[in-house]
Amino acid sequence: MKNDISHDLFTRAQQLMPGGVNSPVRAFKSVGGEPFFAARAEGAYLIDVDGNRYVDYIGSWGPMIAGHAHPQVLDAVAKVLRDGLSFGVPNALEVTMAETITRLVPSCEMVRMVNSGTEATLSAIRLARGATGRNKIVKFEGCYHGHGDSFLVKAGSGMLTLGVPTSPGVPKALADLTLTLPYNDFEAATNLFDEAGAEIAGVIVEPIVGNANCILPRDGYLEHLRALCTQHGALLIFDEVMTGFRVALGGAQARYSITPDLSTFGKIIGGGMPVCAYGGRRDLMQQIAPSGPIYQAGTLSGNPVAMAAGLATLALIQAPGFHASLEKRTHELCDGLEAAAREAGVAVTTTRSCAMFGLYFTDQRVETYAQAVACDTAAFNRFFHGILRRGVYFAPSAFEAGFLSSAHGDIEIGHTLEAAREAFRETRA
Ligand code: HOZ
Repeated sequence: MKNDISHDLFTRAQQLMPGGVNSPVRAFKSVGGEPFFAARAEGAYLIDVDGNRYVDYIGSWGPMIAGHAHPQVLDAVAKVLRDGLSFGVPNALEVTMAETITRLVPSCEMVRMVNSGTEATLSAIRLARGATGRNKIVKFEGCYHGHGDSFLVKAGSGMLTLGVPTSPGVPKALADLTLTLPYNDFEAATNLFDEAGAEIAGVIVEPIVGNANCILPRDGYLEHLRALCTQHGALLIFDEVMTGFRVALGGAQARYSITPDLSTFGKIIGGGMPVCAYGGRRDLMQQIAPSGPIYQAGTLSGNPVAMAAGLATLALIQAPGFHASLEKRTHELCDGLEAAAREAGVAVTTTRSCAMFGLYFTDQRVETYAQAVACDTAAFNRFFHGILRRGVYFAPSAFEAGFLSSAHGDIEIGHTLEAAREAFRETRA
């Protein structure tokens, strides 16, 4: 596998950008080696600047549920492009987007578009604080809600990958307002609310934790959080930036039949453009400026190009059977990976929810953050490089979820499992 051009680019990039990348999770810091540079992408594939082709299980970290460079998404963008990139005044596509999100996710009676997941989650907790008049926020170990100060406490994703789950630069006074809980621990949540319930503005949670690999909620756990919030007058915030429109058309809240007070979305609703949103109960959202006093704004929010890409993607995923067929594929992939690992004598378990999955190097069923971090990351790293050499790209970290798209067909799954058999054998050796 040639990597001359990627290597040259990375050498230059490291002189100019921290770690040579514009987001830490792209660097191969924990797995070792150097990242490849993308030239283009199509369907289920990434093609790098040296001409190598990879079956891609990241999908730009989530947006590409319909595959890369889907013709309908590209056409929708091309159609609006010539009319201008951003207006700074309202446009019709924003209204269609708000209608689409509120129709697909009934807990969102009103919605506000923003440009990144970080903006969405920061805005949601500001609203929770403003609406309740309380200051404390509860988050979960290993959950990642973007890089806002309040969230960089025991965080997942790149923070966990780099081994710095609490970031320097976050003022202690602010970090003290973030209370953390172990995900899936019923008693810990009850105890915290017993002690501090009257001070808690909101609980923010990834209903399926996609930033400590992929941890599913135990039966009744999300209901338990809903009940505690209701009982103590705190708001329940589902961060569905990853799970929204992916684990079901209506997201994790539809899959588990929970009604959060507020939700955050991203990735799929932008189809690859920088688009996110937060939304929820009308009485809460009406407290956002200019209808209410809680301030939040954005120059490029709702721009027509981003809305067009997102709306085209949302149209594709509403095709009958779209999620059912993705779910079937994910089972084929995960069952196949477990079988291949077993054959090679490597301990691996998977978790899955529709088009999202986790791969853990352990023989245990992983349901907690503590179990996730106890997995064999050295074995993961060997497997990562083994399968990458065979043209399959998993996230370069043992703590990131994998994503499938509708472009992952028999050929791609077949190739992945063939490559996995060989890579698992090498992993053990
Ligand atoms: N939530 C994504 C990783 N788990 C974000 C991607 C990034 O940080 O670049």
